[in-house]
This record gives sequence, structure tokens and C-alpha cells, in this order.
Amino acid sequence: MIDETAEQLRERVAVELERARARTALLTDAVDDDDLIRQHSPLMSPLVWDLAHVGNQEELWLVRDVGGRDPVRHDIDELYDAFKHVRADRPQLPLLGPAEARGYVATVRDKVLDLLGGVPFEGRRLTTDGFAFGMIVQHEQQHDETMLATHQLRVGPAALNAPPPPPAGARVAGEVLVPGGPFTMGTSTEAWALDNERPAHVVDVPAFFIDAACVTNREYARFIAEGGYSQPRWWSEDGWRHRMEADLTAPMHWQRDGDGWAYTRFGRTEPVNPDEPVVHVCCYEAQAYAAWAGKRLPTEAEWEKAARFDPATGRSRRYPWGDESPSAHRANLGQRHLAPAPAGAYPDGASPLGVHQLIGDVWEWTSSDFVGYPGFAAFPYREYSEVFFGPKYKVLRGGSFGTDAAACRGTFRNWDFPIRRQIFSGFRCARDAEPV
Ligand code: AVJ
Ligand code: FE
Repeated sequence: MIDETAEQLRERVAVELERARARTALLTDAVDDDDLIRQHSPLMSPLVWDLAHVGNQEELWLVRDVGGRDPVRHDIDELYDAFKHVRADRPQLPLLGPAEARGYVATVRDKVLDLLGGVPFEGRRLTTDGFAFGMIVQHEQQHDETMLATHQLRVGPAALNAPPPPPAGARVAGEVLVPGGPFTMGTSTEAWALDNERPAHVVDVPAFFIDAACVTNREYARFIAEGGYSQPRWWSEDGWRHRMEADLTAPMHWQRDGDGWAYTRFGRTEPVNPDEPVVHVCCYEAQAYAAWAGKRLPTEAEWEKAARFDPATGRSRRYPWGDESPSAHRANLGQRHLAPAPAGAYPDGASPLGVHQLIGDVWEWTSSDFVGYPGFAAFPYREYSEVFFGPKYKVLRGGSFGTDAAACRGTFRNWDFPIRRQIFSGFRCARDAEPV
């Protein structure tokens, strides 16, 4: 924000911190103490771990590093270091209890709001443009999405409520041709962009077709009905091995319901909505579907070109619709709804070429490994992104209904193991354009 004064930046930081905390409170106050302490799946931490971890990260980064103040709880750093204990082991740790954890995060936050007034938003790269604060806002929002995924895995009566997403309001084409040629991928100017989104660099992407919408439940159910899960020819070697080992037969949370399908969402069982994008599929399932459909997953560069390239100017935009930050009529973000919206529900969020809902609804698997861009520099520490670089992780793009706008933009990169499907993951397909 070029014309923002330090005072306006302080105000924006305070608002964003408060918005993240209100969401954390919503997710952790929705269930009782037993539910906060319990592990709902070995894939996830107990909610009370996420809560105190969010506070601990804020203490390390803002209270100690930026503020130079004394530790609040030096003794708990090890417990909440994500690299020290895998998620499955976290319930056995001597964690802070719910009341203690709430008190801890509140104490840390008070100190942060106190020191915010004296931070010079210039000079050190950590404080320029409020980066360290932006990183903490995004960190809390990312853990809020993780906690939302824990809610989805939790068994028991519904604890969360939200109005349904909007219905389809526009017709969406099948595929869109993205012209070949160079475009600018990544960013060097987005103030709160994380290290893995940097630097901006030119990539030459040959012409390709990309689906204008994500693959729907209707389409995915056809893949199942036509034997998609029993024919190894559609699957990669690793994918087929995983499909057999894990006995995959349908997206996570789907159950047979007469001739059709039902799913349980946040504690409510309902028929699968054929018009919604499929969600809770792993990368191997996405790859198999794409092969069955005669297509493939987009590469990460293709996804970003479809999302950011403006053919009229040749410029890369911040979002498919332009440079303005997301709002409720552009994208299904921020847990305003507890489901992805059908294709055509956000015509104001489409790209200039007519690709819909790239931002929000479901994270989209790409075929790309998570690696650093040319000129990558780890910041502020290697453990944020760099230690994950390599062929083990695949990139997901675009954010889901559970991703906050603060942690989502055209350049934002998420990553996970290709077997993971407890996240809000779906996909769209792409294919090479015939050479002319
Ligand atoms: C970017 C979602 C893969 O949750 O592991 C949270 C974000 N990093 N705390 C994750 C993150 C440190 C990260 N993902
Ligand atoms: Fe974290």
C-alpha cells in the first residue's frame, strides 16, 4: 500500500490481528474443553495445541524478535515447536490446558498491541511494511484453517454454523485457452508475501487449455461409477500403490447413500451436491481423474498464469479480477460459508479470460513439486519453506472457503504430501493446446 502512513499501517495491522483472533476464538469456543484436548485424528493436533502454538509463534516473532522484550513463557517453546513433535504425539505432551492457553495468547497479544505503537515500519526487513506482523496474521489464519479441518474430522454434533454459499449466477465455459508466451510469476512487491512467493521472475508458458471451473461432484461421481478406482491405467505408479494401501474408493467423507452418495460436513450428513466442486481428494486421485478425462493437472506456472496474466496489458495481476483485495462478491474465502460454492457463483471473481473461482472454494492441486523460485532467499528462517522444498510435496493454489483473504493471493503457494486429503483440496484439469 503505497500511500499508507505508518499510523494507517498500525491500524490495519491491529484490525487484521483482531480479525484472526476472533476466528481463533470462534473455532476454539465452539466445543467444550474435552473436545479441545482430544485428538480428533492422528493427522491433526489437539485444538488446544494449535491455540497455544499460535500464541507461542507470536511471542517468538513479535514480542521477542521485533519488540526485543523479555519472554512471556520461555519454558514452553519446545512444546509448541512444530519440528520437535509430530502431530500424532502432541496429545501426550504436557500442554497448557484450555484456560491456561487462552490466558497465554491473551497476554502475548496485549504485549504485541503495546509494542505495535513504537515499531518503526522501515529499515529492518522484518519490520518494513509490517512484514513480521503480516506473517503472524497469516500464521494464525493458516492455523485457523487447520483447526477448521480438525472440526471436519471431529465426530459429534455440529458445532459450527454459517449460511450456505451463493448459488451459480453465471454460465461457465468448459475450457479456456491461455495463450503461450512469457508472464511474470511470483512477486517482489507484495508486502506480506512469504519467502516462497519471491522473487518475481519471467516464465515462458506454452499455450494450454484450462478448465474454467473446478471438477464437480457430478463429474467425479462419474469417474467412480465408470470404474476409475479399479483401473490402474489412470493412476501413476505411486498413486496406484497408495490407492491400494489406503483402500481409496471415493473422496474422504463420502458414504454410499442408496444409488448415490452422501457426505458428512462439520457434523451434518447430507446428499452430495452434484454442482459443488469435489473436495477432500488427494493429489493421486486428482491425477487419476484428469488422466481418465483425457487431461492432466495444470503445472503451478500454468495455474498462476491463468490466475494473474492480463492478456490486454501483458501484466500479472494480484488476483484474477484485478489488484483489489478480495471481497465477499469476488471469492468464497474466510470461512464465511462452510462449503465450496458451485461453478458460476462468483462471476465478479473471474479472470479476464473467463476462468472462474481460482481464488477460494477449494485448494487446487497442481502437478508441480514445491521448489524455490530462481533467486529464492530463505526469510526469515529456513524452516518456513526451504526445508520442505523437493519432490515430496506438491503445490496447491488458490485457497479454499476456509482460507482467509490475508493468507491468499494470486502468488500464494500451499504445499502438502500428495496423499493428503483432510485439507480442503480439489482440482481443475488442463491440457496442452494443439500446436498450430
Ligand atoms: C503452508 C499450510 C503447509 O500448516 O504446515 C503453519 C503453514 N507453517 N505453521 C502448515 C504453517 C507454520 C503450513 N502450510
Ligand atoms: Fe505453525
